[in-house]
Amino acid sequence: MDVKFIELQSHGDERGSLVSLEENKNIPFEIKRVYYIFDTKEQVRRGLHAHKKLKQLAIVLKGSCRFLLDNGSEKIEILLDNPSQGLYIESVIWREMFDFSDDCVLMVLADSVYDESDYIRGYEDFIRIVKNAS
Ligand code: T46
Repeated sequence: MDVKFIELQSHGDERGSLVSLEENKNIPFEIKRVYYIFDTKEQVRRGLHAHKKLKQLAIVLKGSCRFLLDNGSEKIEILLDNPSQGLYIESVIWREMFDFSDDCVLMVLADSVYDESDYIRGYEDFIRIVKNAS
């Protein structure tokens, strides 16, 4: 599965903690876009798509949520609850986000600007694209 945790060094002292994000250093791509998801409602499931090319790094700044990640042959579930950890998600991975805590703030760094034509919105289309690539 083309996903991995990236440990983000936290500079902590008696005042608190600080994490710095730098493109092509601790973030493995040029950062073209940042967005964040917050104020999520109970029982919601977001995502439910894959991307043709987009690579992203997801960091929970506050609270927690879970990701279901699926590469067409394997599914894994990951809990994100640590702002010093980034979840790197390559392209052509189906993702669903759920179990958001009330206070969850999920920030995502992306290697490209928003482009609806990069989304694979249907699961069957996703499976077809994975099979054609292999
Ligand atoms: C992803 C997961 C982790 C924009 O206008 N610009 C943006 O950059 C984004 C990401 C979204 N939007 C608009 C499009 C929709 O009208 O915001 C609305 C909600 O987006 P969406 O339903 O795609 O959100 P999620 O939470 O299902 O998925 C998002 C990202 O879209 C996606 O790339 O991997 O978070």
